Amino acid sequence: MSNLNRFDAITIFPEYFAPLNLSLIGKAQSAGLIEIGIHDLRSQTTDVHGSVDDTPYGGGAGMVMSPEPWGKAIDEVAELAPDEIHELIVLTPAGQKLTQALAQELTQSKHLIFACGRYEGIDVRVSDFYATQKNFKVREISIGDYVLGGGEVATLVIMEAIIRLLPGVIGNPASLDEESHTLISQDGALVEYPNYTKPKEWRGLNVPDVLLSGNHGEIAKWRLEQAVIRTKNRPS
Ligand code: JCZ
Repeated sequence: MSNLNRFDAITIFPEYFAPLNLSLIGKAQSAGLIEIGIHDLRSQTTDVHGSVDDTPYGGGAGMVMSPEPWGKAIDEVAELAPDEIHELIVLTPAGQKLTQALAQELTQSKHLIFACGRYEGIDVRVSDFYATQKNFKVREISIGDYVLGGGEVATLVIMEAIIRLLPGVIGNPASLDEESHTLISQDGALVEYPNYTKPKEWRGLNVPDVLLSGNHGEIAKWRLEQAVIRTKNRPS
């Protein structure tokens, strides 16, 4: 339990998270490298209809998620890692933008709790309350400047960006290493160079000769040039 990374998501649509059992993340769970829990917010409701939302104070369009079921769900999920600092991640287009650096930073957290809102979002007192708790850190995160229907897909994106960075999750750590000197247009860094595999010629398109040359110095130089060109030509 001590050196295990735990991820919990709270949602009214647990089925959104089925893909976490596939591929890299599925294997990381089977291998016991991480533990993921998906929790239905409606299990915390008390009325027969399982209400999780209400009209906004001050008026306006849409509905706001009520704080009561969120408080119960978060308290319960925090008990799954009782001795850790809980990093409560609230997904919102108004949050801090996800970058590779932020994903890297979040790998340091032993317990991440993702609050996946719907409708117009969650009553802000949920964030405000947990921000006052000494065993919690609250972060509002956005995955980009566009509006999703809820926090579920954003949570999948963030989980994947973090989990692939954890020790032992990727078989060949060299593929992570390489990203640190190419990848990701940020802080003046470069996007990736173009990749080729067999066959040498496909639909009239040839693999560049330098990649077939066996000259590793020339190959590294060409790839760097290509990364620079791609970075410069990248649409903003
Ligand atoms: C809840 N609508 C949570 C996050 N980057 C980004 N775009 N949209 C979201 C988001 C939208 C939401 C909710 C209701 C996150």
